[in-house]
Amino acid sequence: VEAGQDGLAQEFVAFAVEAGVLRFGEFKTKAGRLSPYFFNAGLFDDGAKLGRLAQFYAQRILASGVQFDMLFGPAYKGIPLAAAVAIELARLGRNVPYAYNRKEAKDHGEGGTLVGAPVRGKVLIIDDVMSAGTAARESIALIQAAGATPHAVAIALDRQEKATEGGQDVAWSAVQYVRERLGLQVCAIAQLADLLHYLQSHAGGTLGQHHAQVLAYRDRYGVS
Ligand code: OMP
Repeated sequence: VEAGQDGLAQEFVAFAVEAGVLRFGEFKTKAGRLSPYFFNAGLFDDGAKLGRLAQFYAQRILASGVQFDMLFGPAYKGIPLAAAVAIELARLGRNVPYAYNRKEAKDHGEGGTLVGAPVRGKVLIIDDVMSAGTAARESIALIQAAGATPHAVAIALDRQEKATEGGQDVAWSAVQYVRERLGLQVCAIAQLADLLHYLQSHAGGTLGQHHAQVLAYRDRYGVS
């Protein structure tokens, strides 16, 4: 499902700005790009914000019609996200198992790198942001190694920017790659286009001042 200029996406961008999760200024991304905005999902840092975030994910997931048997949260940021979304889906009548990975394998106790429900069936990965990189590919490999099917990814924000391969920019985005090459369904609560729309609708105000820089960033690194 594409997050167009829809109400849910606009509501979500407003929520992220108010929560201080979506900020404007100068930030360096994982791919080394100087970005005029940054979305830090770790700043949904109290129960009310996390609960509200989970409602946005759950609404987007259910509206997309994506099939899934369970949720997977990649360490670290995906873990509370998957847990919160699992709680919200259960509250809405769709109780599914969830699992996550640890970054370091344990040699005692429960062992292994996967924690939670057995990883099987169609797995929906819950992650925060996709920009240029390969974070999703790591989760996909873990799920495949467990003998399950990575079926879809739900993210809060699709930055809609060029992926990198071997340090070089390519023509497609990470989301496009996951969709078209890896064949997974991707649902994003919001995408860069929604952020631009939001900033434009606040022209004249303090927020509107960031529109030009975000637009310039999209011209440089964005995909169509
Ligand atoms: P990729 O792995 O390149 O797709 O980037 C996704 C990761 O970048 C996220 O999981 C974050 O660690 C980080 N990130 C953000 O959280 N928010 C942003 O706005 C931008 C990034 C980023 O560094 O690109």
